[in-house]
Amino acid sequence: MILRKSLFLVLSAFASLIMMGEAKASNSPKTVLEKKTITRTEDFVVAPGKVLRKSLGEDINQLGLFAFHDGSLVPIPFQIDEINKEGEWVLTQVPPALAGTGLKPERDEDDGNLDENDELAFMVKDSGDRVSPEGYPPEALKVDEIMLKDPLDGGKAWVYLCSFKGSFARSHRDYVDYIFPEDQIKTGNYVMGFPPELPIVPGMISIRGSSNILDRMKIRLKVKIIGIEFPLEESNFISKLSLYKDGPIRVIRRTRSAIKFTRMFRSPAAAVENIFYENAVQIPIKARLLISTKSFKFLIPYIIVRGTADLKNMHGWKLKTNLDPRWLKIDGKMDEDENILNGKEGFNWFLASGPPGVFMIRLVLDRKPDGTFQKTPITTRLYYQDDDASIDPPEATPGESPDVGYWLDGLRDLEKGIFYIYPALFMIKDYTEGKEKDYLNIFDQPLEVSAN
Ligand SMILES: [Ca+2]
Ligand SMILES: [Ca+2]
Ligand SMILES: [Ca+2]
Ligand SMILES: [Ca+2]
Repeated sequence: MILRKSLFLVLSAFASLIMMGEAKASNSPKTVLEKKTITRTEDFVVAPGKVLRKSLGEDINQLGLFAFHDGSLVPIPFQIDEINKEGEWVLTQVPPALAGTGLKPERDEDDGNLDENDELAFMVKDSGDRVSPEGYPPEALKVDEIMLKDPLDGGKAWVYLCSFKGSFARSHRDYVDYIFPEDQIKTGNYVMGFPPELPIVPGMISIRGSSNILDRMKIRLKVKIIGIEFPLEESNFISKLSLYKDGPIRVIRRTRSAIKFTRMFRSPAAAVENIFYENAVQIPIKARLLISTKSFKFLIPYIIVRGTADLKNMHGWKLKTNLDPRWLKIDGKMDEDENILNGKEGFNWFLASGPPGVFMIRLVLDRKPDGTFQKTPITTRLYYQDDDASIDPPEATPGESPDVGYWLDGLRDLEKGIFYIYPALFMIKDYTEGKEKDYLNIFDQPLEVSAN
C-alpha cells in the first residue's frame, strides 16, 4: 500500500515535471521565430499610426506594447501621442501653475482613438525577438507585429502592439519626468530647467549630476531692411508656458512665443514644442514665412544670425566638432587651433567631454521633425569663443567660456512657406572615440519601422 502510494507520488511528480518541461518548451524555443539582431541601444523609435493597421481605430487606453524577454512577451514602456488634422500635437496636461487660467487639455478629432497621424513611441533597447502568435498575450484581441530594421546592417527586432478589452499588464518604467514648480525635465542623464521669465529657452542644464553648465542660450540677429537695421536678441522674445504631455518615453512641452520688434510692433504668438527623451532633446523650430526673402533680397543687404549655447563651469572639459578630429581644450583662452576653427563653414555638430561624461549638440537643417527631407538654402559656420574675458551681453555670467554654436547663412534666399530648423542634444553613454556616429545615425540612418 505504502509502496503503491509512494510509487504514485513519484509517478505524478515525474508527470508534472514532464508537463512543466512541455509547457516551457511550448513557450520558448517553438514560439521564437527569429532572434533579435539589432545592436543599437540608444535610439528612440517613433512609429506613425498609419503603419499600425490592426490597431487603427482602437481606443489608445486599451493598447499595450510588449516585447519578448526572458521567455515570454512582457509589457514595455511606450506612449501614444495624438496629433490633430492640422498636424499639431494634442497635449493633455496643464502645468499646475496654469490651472484655472482657462487652459484646457486638448482632444484629437477622434478623441482618443489611434488614427493615421498619431505616433507610437518607444525605445529600441526594449525590443526583443520575433515570436509566433501562440506566444501573444492570450487576452489580446488584435496584434500589430512591429518590426524594426537597421538600414546599415540589416539587424532586426520586434515589439507587439496589442489591443485589449478591460485591464491588461503595463510596464511601470518611466524614462523621463517633468517636475513642477521647477519647470524642469529630469532623466537619468540630464536635468534641463526653464526660467519663468523666458520659458522658451533652457536656463540651466545639468549633465549627470553636474553643476549647471549653461549661462544662456543666445539668439543674436541683425537684419537690415530698406536701410534700417533691426537688432534682435533673446530678450526680444515674449514667451509663456503652455500645455504638455509627460509619458514614459518622452515629454512634449509647449511654449507660446512672440517676437517684440519695437514697443508697438510684435509678431503673432507661435507655439513651439520641445521633445525630451531619456537621452536626447529635440527642439524643432517651425518657421512660417509669409513671403519669400528671396524675392525681396535686393531690399535686405544682410541678415546676420547666430544661435549659440554660452556655457560655463567647463574649464577642464574638451570639445570636438565635425570640422576637425582633434579635441579643443576648454580653458578660457583661445589658442591657435581654436582660432583656425572659429568661423569655419560646414559646421554640423560638436561634442563636449568632461567629468560627468559626453554630450553632443547637432543642428538639423535638412529634414522635418518627422524625418522627411527638407530642401533649404541655409548653411552654417562655427561660432566658437573660449574666452573668459570676452563680454557678450546680455548674459548672466560675464565671459564666453565657451560660447559654441552656429552662424546661419542663406537666410536671404528662403522661399515662402514652412521650414524647420532644429538643434538636438544627445547624451552619449560610455563614450569611446567615434561613438558619436551611433547618435548621428538616430536621425541620419533611422531604424525602419513596419508592421503586419
Ligand atoms: Ca490624430
Ligand atoms: Ca487619434
Ligand atoms: Ca581654449
Ligand atoms: Ca557668459
